[in-house]
Amino acid sequence: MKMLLLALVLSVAGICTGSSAHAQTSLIQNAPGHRVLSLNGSWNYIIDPYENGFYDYRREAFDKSASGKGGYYDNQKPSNAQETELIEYDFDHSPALQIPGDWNSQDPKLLYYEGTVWFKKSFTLVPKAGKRYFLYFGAINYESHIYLNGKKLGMHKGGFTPIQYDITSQLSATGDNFVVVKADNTRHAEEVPTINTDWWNYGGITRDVFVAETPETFIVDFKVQLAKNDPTKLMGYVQLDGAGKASQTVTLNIAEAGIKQTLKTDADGHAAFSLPAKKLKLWSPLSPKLYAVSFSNGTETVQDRIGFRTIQTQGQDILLNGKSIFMRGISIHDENPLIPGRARSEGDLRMLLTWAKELGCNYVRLAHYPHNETMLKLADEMGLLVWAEVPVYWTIAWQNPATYQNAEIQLSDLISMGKNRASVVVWSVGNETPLSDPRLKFMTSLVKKARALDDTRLIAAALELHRTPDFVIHVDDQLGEFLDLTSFNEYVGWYWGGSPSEISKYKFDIKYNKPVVISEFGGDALAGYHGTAETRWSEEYQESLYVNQIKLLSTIQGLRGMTPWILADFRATRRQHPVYQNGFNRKGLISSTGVKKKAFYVLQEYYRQQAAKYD
Ligand code: GCB
Repeated sequence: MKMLLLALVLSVAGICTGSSAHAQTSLIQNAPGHRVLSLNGSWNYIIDPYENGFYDYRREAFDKSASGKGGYYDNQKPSNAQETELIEYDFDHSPALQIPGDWNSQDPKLLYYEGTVWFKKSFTLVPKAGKRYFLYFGAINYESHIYLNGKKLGMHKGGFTPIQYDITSQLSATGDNFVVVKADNTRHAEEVPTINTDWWNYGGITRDVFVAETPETFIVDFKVQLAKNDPTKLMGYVQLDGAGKASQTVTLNIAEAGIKQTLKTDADGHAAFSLPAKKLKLWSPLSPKLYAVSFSNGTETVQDRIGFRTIQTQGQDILLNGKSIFMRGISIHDENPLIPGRARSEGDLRMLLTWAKELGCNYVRLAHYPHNETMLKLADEMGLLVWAEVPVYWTIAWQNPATYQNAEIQLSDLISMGKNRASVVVWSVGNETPLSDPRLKFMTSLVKKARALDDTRLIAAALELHRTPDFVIHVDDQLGEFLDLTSFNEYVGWYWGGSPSEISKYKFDIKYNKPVVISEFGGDALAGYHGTAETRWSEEYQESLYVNQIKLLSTIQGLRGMTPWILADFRATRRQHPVYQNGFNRKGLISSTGVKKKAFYVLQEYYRQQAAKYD
């Protein structure tokens, strides 16, 4: 009730918190399962660097004016045949982009663009009595203002998490509707991520858009997973939303495992459960068993395919279903290098994970921000463990409470999206964040939040390290005390420490008695460029770097995994060498044309040996 009141106050005041998803119903679990109408496809767009469609000439926002009118979201048309009105935009005569899809890779004018672009899509949907409708966006980068039929639904910040609005009362009775989105990918110091990153700032509506249809009272959320470290107990909850949510009967059914349980919701529409689960076949990369799980409340049945496993650490071991594992990983950006641009389809995502499997991986690091929900489902299906991360990267505004709030919301949304995925075993709260007291406070608060939301998975971050002139690499970042894994990015042989042959001079001094899972190492190579093992940018240099890094890392007693940087070359604005980089970070083991470099085979062979030892 308190939440509802707060939401009401915020929306009446026209204020939005970091993620508007939290100003309304919680995110719909497995939302695509409710899809009734896809809004993917062609959307008209208007490039608006001066934000002409948002502010009047005195820089007052149209949507804050008394009438709320005047912005491009009105989608205004001439009201008479003579066209007497002055209207300085026209969506229907503007060009179109394919959604999902970033704008940078679709219009050459927009490759480097950072600013506002407006999108419009018309659709037909006649609302049915007794149903509710939710407009759902998989992701919009970065700040979005969303309008339906000329009325504002809300504002959302964060480029990688879902956005949803209950639009039941805003749909037109005739079925003719239009949605307008103002997407703005301008970078700001106090946002998450901040101004400086090493990936392309792709803008726009980058993931699926659809309308979900539900009954008036519906199953908004659920969780079904094994209890912490206990393969004999299933735990979770179901959450209803809507006027009739109290004292309802909901049935959980996992037919294949012989589990059928009747649950009764409390006054808030919530029902938690804890059940014996002795006969479950456990999920693992070698045997990625998924069960059909359903919840029914009489008016609807929601389904998902869910795997069950335990994950824990014990000294320097990582135990999956009680058995020690080695995490043979690779880091991945949410980018299809062949476009090159943000991955757009399930096919794009499947290609990336198929490459990882070919490399011999049982694990992927989905860097540096939440990836598509479909990616997590594919990892479940294909048998890949996942490290999932939030874009708390490099120099965040540690002392700004709004920045922290924003980071925490993105973390919560990520955990909400991934909590039923057996593949996800690590929540990472950030990457290479420079040491300071405010940073430690910020990061440990995120760790605490992650544990409060999900105590069944491991919590990690890519830690800081430092070196001394005696060739010792020290890992004693205080944040490490609060984490389950010791993970760090280590670039000897590329950014420091000389050439690959000098890597062997180094030793590690690691403070924590925890499993070590190296979050990054690597070096650039331009595919097809050859030289000696000392020739920068050559495949031979990268190959030698991998050979020597693997030797060095193998000296770490607690080494239990790694995710070298990175599966494929990716666009990065910081990478400006006109011959070797050309706007790409070339640390990929696979080039931007899909060619495997020599180092690919070095890692593949190492992973073959590790699999023989551990699997
Ligand atoms: C890092 C960052 C990663 C960069 C990489 C590099 O430590 O975590 O985002 O792309 O180094 O290539 O420098």
